[in-house]
Amino acid sequence: DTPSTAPAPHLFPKGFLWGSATASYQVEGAVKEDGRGVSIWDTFSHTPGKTNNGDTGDVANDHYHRYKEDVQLMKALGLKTYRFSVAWPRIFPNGTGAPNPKGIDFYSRLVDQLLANGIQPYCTLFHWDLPQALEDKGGWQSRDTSEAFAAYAGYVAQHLSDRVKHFMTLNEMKSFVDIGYRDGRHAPGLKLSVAKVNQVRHHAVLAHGLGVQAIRAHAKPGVKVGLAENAEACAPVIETAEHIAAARKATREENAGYLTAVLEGKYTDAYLAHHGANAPKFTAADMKAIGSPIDFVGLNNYTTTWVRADSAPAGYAVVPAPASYPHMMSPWLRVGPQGLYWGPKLIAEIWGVKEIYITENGASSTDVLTPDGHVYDTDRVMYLRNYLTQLHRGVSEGVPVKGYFCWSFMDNYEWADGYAYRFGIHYVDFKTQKRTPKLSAHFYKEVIARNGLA
Ligand code: PNW
Repeated sequence: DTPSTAPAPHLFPKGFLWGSATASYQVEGAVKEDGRGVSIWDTFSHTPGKTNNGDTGDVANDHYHRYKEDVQLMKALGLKTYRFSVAWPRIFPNGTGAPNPKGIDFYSRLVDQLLANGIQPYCTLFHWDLPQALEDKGGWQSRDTSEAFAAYAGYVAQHLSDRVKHFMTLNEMKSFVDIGYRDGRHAPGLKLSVAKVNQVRHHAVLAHGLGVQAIRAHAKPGVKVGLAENAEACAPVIETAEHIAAARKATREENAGYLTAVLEGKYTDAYLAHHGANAPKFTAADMKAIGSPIDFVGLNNYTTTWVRADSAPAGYAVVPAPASYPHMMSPWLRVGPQGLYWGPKLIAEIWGVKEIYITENGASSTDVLTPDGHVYDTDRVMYLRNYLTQLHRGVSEGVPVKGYFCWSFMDNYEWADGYAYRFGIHYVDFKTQKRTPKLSAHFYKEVIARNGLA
């Protein structure tokens, strides 16, 4: 028996949901099959010069044909849950209009396969593959896209909610709005003015809100609805009262255009004042929809926003990273495990959120397959162990995180970075489609089996 003086093992609460995640365009391939329409990522990735090495998701992991084998790999890992996304252009090839029955059929079969293997499906409705037909009519610059999203979300909920009990509306509004419509580095590759980007952002949060309402209207009772946002995880530079207070303020203001708007049903005064004449145009009814009650908050977390107390009116300042700050293979992926403690903790405290999932957390690594078939991704294992230690710290203090999804279940199409940036805990040889568990998969399997890090 363990002596009572021994440190408590890093166990998680019974029933903690250990999962892993992917997204449709990043893994499915089969882009022309069974009536799938064109998405903005097909267009963007086929435009010369837009992606690393010209890589596209045409084949990706061929998951569309290999989902049964992939579910067996999930089972071998001991996954309790799997987060996937539905490709809107498979369901409504033109974004609106007549549904394509073969589209929903694929996800229905995937869900059956997961459930038959004891894995709970968590379904994201929009992970960036917008139907090109909608982009041609203005995409997220048009309010019609928010309405079209709601109709699509309601349709999917109606057809899957007999078996899927958790739906997320949009994945990382912040990423697809800022990178796709402001920076132009992701589809649709636009560099819009501040005012136009703010309107796109408003249409994204509005789509979320209308989507929540549509899912509730069409789903079976008892279904839970949330979102998966990469909220800034603001952490105090030092854990003192003044810096912690600053991190709390920063959590609200740094997320004002997205999570704060969703959880408060309003834009903060500081957000509106900051944007002045460029602020989004909206109605009271919009804000009511945006603030529709949700059942859980999903947080995609990779990095930490370090915050200090400051005498400026905002009361805080974001501290820029020194040039020497460590990062994983992706330069933006600066290592900051404390985000997994402070992010959910402050969000739960500020808004009284009762159910949080870490819907993504993971790392890119230069992963090399040895001749005898191993990938010793010790850097990813170190990363995951450190982040999970901070997550455990919060959960053991009562922060209501109910589950964790490692990004990603397998190497996949890393958007504009193509196939060179690997985030998987399974290595994928993209010539043969062979999947190999990395050291990190063996590590994660142990975590799941023990329900913790001990
Ligand atoms: C997320 N950033 O993207 C996405 O949800 C995934 O599809 C993606 O593969 C994964 O994280 C890894 O990149 C992000 O610049 C893209 O902070 C950019 C950032 C964060 C997340």
